[in-house]
Amino acid sequence: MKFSAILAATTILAAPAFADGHAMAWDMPMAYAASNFHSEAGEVFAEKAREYTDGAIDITVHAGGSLFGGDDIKRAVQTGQVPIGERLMSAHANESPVLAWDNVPFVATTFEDNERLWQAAKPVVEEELAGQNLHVLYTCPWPGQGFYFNKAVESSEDTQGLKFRSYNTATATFAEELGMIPVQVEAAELSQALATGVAEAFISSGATGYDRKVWEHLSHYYKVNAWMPRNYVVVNKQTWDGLDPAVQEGLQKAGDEAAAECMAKSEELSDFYFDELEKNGMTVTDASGQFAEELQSIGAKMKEQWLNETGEAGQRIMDAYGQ
Ligand code: PCA
Repeated sequence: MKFSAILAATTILAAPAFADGHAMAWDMPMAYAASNFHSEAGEVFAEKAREYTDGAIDITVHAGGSLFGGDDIKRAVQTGQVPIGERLMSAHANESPVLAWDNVPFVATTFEDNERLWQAAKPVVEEELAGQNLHVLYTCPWPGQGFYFNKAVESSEDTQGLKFRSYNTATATFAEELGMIPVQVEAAELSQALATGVAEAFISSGATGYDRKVWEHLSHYYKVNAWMPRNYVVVNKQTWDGLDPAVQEGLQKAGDEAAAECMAKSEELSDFYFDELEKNGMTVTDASGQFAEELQSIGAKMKEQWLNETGEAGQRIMDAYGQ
């Protein structure tokens, strides 16, 4: 307590004078576990932001949905309740289908392709979010998405009627196509949803299964690698536009560096998570046979649906990506 108070005081003293002579203290809500690499990158970003803005912006990270629940973070930033926050943006694809660019099945399933797809989507996404009063500072992908079950699954015959935890419309659609019943639950509430039987299956990376110790409830993970959704760190656009250009530059530099570290970590940890799931008793395999074929054909259908929903904007992204 005392030590951090001294640290904070030092940071403020080291800061040059700003409008009112003080550093700006920013609370930054994040949705996922404090120990998760996204949240750790958020801390790295906050530290770099202090450094590169000469102490002008002093960010406090609130991980695990502790300040705002995941689903409330975007609105909190849009409305200026907080100046900055992190969110899985595809969770809002129901309002803006273009935000599901990173949930189109089997289109970009390596970190390299995901980055290329992001570069293709970036102008469209930035424009969409600017229209919602949000400035995109940086983004970072989760590892590939696969299915968690409490039994072996060989085809959609085995998935009929299962209660499925979804995190956005794409995951809900996938579940419905497999005859499951989706219910949207934040990662922070996932363990509880599994423990109480609200959900008995879900799609996610190895990371979230590990963070939430889902081996306590589930037995099988099928890697599938359907897509790699991204978390975004966004700033309230009015707040952003009001910043000194040198401060904007410092924040952007901090964001770019944190994003690179975050993405490298995501890739580096992908297999670690699978190993941990296995060590804790889960069967971790690729989907095969009929199940794999069904997933591919559902994926193709979802891609077509997304292109229909997004029209010219979606096509522009896929054209720029070369698909
Ligand atoms: N974990 C997050 C989103 C994607 C992922 O890998 C979740 O399950 O909520």
